Amino acid sequence: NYSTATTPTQPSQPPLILTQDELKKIAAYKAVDFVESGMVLGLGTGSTATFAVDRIGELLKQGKLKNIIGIPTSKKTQQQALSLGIPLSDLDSHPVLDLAIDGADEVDGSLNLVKGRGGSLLREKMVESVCKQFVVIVDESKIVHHLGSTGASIPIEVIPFCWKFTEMRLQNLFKDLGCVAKLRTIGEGQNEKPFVTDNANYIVNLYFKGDIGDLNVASDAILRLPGVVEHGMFLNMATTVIVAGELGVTGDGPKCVI
Ligand code: ABF
Repeated sequence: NYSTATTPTQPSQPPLILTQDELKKIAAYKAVDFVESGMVLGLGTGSTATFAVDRIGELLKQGKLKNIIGIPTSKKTQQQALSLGIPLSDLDSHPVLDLAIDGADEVDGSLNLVKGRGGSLLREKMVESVCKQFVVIVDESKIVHHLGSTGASIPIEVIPFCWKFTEMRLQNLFKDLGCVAKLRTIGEGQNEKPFVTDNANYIVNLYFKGDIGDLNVASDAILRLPGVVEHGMFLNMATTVIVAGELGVTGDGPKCVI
């Protein structure tokens, strides 16, 4: 399933190394190949998804795509899509989407994802849970054996009311695993303040020391806590993952094998 994403190595020439941005763009453009005229499309958020949204705008302008309706997953993507002239709507008017394209922070071998380090997990999950196809675009740095095992965060969107209490309860849920829960903030020193999502909520990051165990058990436990709005584990949602890496791009199958 490898395509010609990397430059073939000539015996006398060193291989061309692609930058991470170039890899993201390759994955994004490949995902846009899945888009057909007339589709209702979930438009993702983040530096990889940005390339896909730009490409959709470009194809619309060129007349190569027609009658697309975009459902943005964040205010930022909404602005980007508007600036590109992509017609937009929402889930109230379009409760089922043909396709969504979005990035991810981590992808495991079963195509489970961690998302939300960009802060848009709630709208992303609302949109991407009602897509017939959910195409995830990543460079190879996002591939992991187990979600959360790299020490990077699993983001949880919580309501601001008594967020410390919710933070403590989240940490306690996983205390046997040595989990640390920490409010996401922006700014430093006196200017430090909570990061606020598009939905006027806060984010608590969970840091695990290793494997977090059964993902569905962890998901259920988190969602049972009052004060939690949603978490950044996207389990069993991706239908295709396009991975751009040194060996090329995978993702031609309905569920690509990473
Ligand atoms: C969104 O963008 C998020 O869910 C995820 O946190 C992030 C990935 O960003 P990037 O493509 O910039 O690495 O899809």
